[in-house]
Amino acid sequence: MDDSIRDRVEDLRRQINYHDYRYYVLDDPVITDYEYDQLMRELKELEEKYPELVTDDSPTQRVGGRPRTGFSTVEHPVRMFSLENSYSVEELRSFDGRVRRALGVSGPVQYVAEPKIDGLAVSLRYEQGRFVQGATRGDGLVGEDITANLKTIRSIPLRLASGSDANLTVRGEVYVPLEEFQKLNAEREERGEKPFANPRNAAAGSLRQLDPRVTASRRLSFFAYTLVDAENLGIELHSEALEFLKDAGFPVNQHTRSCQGIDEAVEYCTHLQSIRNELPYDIDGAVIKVDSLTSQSQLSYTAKSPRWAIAFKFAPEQVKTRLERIDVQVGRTGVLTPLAILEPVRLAGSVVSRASLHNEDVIRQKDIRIGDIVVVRKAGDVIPEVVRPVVEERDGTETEFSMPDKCPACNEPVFRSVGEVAVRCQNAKCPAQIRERLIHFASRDAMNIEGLGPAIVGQLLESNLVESPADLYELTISDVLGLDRMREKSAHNLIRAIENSKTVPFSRVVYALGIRHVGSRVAEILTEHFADLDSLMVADQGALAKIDDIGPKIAESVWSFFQVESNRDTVLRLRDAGVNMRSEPEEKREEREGVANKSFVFTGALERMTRDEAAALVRSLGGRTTSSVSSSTDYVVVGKDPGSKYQKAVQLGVKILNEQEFLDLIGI
Ligand code: 3BA
Repeated sequence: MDDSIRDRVEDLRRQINYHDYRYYVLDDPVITDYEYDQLMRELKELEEKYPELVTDDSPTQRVGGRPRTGFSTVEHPVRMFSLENSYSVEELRSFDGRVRRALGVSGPVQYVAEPKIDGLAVSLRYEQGRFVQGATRGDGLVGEDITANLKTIRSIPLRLASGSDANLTVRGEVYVPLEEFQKLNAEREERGEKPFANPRNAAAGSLRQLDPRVTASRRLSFFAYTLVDAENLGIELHSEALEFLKDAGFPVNQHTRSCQGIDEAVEYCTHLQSIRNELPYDIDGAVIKVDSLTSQSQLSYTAKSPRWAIAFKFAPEQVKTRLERIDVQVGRTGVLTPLAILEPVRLAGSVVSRASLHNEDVIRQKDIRIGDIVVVRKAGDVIPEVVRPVVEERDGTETEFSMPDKCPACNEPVFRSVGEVAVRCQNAKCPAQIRERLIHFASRDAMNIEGLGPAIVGQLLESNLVESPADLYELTISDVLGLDRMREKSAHNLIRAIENSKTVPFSRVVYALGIRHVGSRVAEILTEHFADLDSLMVADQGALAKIDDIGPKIAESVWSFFQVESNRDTVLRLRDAGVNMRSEPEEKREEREGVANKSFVFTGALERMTRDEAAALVRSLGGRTTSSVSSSTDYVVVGKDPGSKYQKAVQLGVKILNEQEFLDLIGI
């Protein structure tokens, strides 16, 4: 092969890397997207023609690779510590006191203050200037190899800038920009999946994808903040290390500041909080670090974290906005829920324009009126909450809310039972209920019909193609092709997804029916006791209430569900359509070795899933989960910052698993 081809390939890579840097790191591209695509196309063509020229770090390798079976583990040669948290200025000052005492200085200490990005910490290894391996933090000593996923992140250089052939370990935060976070959540909701609670979870979820193409489809980004063993490069200050990283082509957060003494650091935190809402990514605080690397090593580490750094965490965010009106939504069981429609404001990483008001009594107790300025906060969940009205800002035009006496969806009268807060529409044919029931039926934890989200359900209803969930199984490709913007491929996928849903476990089918008080867990209990639809359908209240964990309320609800003829009709049609109406035989459940009939307790934050998800996994494999540790507990799964359950487990000698060991046990 001609050397000029080799040179051209190298030249193209250099150019593309440079333009990636301009675009993704500096946010200042110097060529058009079209010109960029031309470079990429030429490189791809040459690599296809001369496969021997393909290298791992070629820009063409950012996307791709096959799905893999799991992640292998990577040992961190230098431990990744955690950050100590502080929540007040006093705590920052006592940190400074400790630092000065330990260093024996009386004057101000030189600090570096950085935004604390709400993302996921990763470690990147470069050998001879090339990105060779990337890992999650894991437990700080051992992480997971997510190199392929990290290669899809455009702001992570595949080669160090200016032809450096250094061996480096660089650490920093992978994050999801807010715009992407909102897009991602909108898509998830449309698919009936649970939205990510925050950008951090979105980053974690995106990085733990086994298929790097999925990661590539999420526009993740990166900020570098640690150069491991910087001393060995003759660097003396953390601020110098950040400059070095910038020069090497890494994005370093532009709001990073040097602070002379703790007063300036405190000022920085206040300032950062004030610009928090203008940033295109979510931050949850600031990190204050001693600048001098010599001082850092003098201060050293506690068991968990460096004594030379501290995180200042912002208080959970609350904002004020106007309550424009109160809409009333009808849920799948007919309950009317008032929903606050707010003037859109930014809050904890997203734009909020709606908030739940729970019910009429809550509105009355809090004295919330239409037109009020209200305080809104995020209560851990995705759905924000109205905390209180700002009474001082009333001008007398605010009006009180009262529940309508007719259903806003079907105009039938609504009822409030004595002793109950909920107001309910009892019209089984209410279009809002029909719609919500279908959305629930198709949702991920129920029948898991991908592609059947609220928008498609809405269209199916409008075209009179479905009413009962059973109608879904009679849909044909040509029915579906008649919908708005439905292409051939999506139509086929949807019909296939509906077909595939016939084999979900019986417990999910029971959950999907949307019987009041029957969530996933209750559905599991029911299907453990009633092996098939017939026996569940004829179970009387007494038989139901005898089951452990099934109270009279649930028993009544299940029984009365099957008394309604249209419900019986739907269920029988589902069965005739081939939907699974039988529990797994017990032997098979027991075969799921390791987990079946074992009891689990979770403590601390898990990285790869929430504790609820982990608990659901355990139960789906026939295991049990409890909230407290006792001598009959089989396993305690310990995540980050575990609580007292961890000590209890040690005391009682209960087997302790870290997250990876847990995943291994359940075969993930
Ligand atoms: N700086 C997170 N740890 C950070 C190096 C130390 C550190 C962080 C940081 C320990 C951020 C803990 C995980 C870890 C690298 C260990 C930051 C941020 N500095 N700016 C002091 O923006 N989230 N996290 N990462 N080593």
